[in-house]
Amino acid sequence: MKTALITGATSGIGRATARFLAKNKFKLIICGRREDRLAELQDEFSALTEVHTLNFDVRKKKDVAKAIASIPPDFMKIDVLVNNAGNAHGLDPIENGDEEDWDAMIDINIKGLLYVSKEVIPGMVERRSGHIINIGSIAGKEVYTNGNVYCATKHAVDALNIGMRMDLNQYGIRVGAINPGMVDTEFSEVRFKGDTERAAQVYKGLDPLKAEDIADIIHFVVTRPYHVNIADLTVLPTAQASATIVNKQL
Ligand code: NDP
Ligand code: 8X3
Repeated sequence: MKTALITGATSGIGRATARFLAKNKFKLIICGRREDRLAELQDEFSALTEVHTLNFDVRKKKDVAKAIASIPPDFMKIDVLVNNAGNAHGLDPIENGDEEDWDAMIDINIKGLLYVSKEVIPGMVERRSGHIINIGSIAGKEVYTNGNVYCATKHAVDALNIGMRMDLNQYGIRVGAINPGMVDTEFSEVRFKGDTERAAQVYKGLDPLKAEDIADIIHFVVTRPYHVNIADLTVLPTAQASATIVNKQL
């Protein structure tokens, strides 16, 4: 039985991926800050597989190290790491940008991904085996107006995905990115700081991706034969042609 560690498993893409992998008999380590949700998911998934929860903030380097070091021995052999935790904070022109939003995005989307990877990679190197899935974005391939810092963090994920693949190649570790377009999750609610009406507008007039669509793809990616590495995959809703071209029927 393979073990997968998923960051940001309390919501959206991470939660759907955890559910999909649980149904397909992966052992799970699910991570997030919201303890109540982790407990609920542990209850739900325990009927399907073995589950361990880790409650930490990916921004806090020491907490990340402590959490990963606390993983019980029977979960320690992490086969799959899904670097998913992340969000956009704000959608403002650069001249009006809020430094706290910038810090949050850089600290979570870039530094958090690095801190978690740093703790998980040594075991993979030792075993000469493992699979890292980095959740990037169409915003890591293109920049859009007011997306400035969020797009920069996802471009950084794109670069790190390539860099990790190069550096870990000698150890036989697979590294690949999934870059979604618009997925209807809590993403826009977080971006607009709880403004649910503004968040709903983002997906109005089109059929966006669902978290389950990305989870299904992640399951496909991690169940390919070991000599197959899906290195970089962009997934858009049919109504979306690029970061900014969206066919909305309003
Ligand atoms: P959600 O807001 O639904 O989920 C985000 C997850 O990240 C939550 O589980 C949250 O858990 C976790 N998280 C956020 N901040 C932290 C933190 N500081 N420490 C630990 N965990 C954290 O959004 P999505 O599911 O949509 O987003 C998942 C990933 O997909 C992100 O990297 C996002 O950039 C990317 N993405 C999303 C797209 C979309 O349109 N939705 C499109 C392209 C990429 P908790 O709050 O409990 O800590
Ligand atoms: C999320 C997709 O287009 O809102 O990464 O940036 S987008």
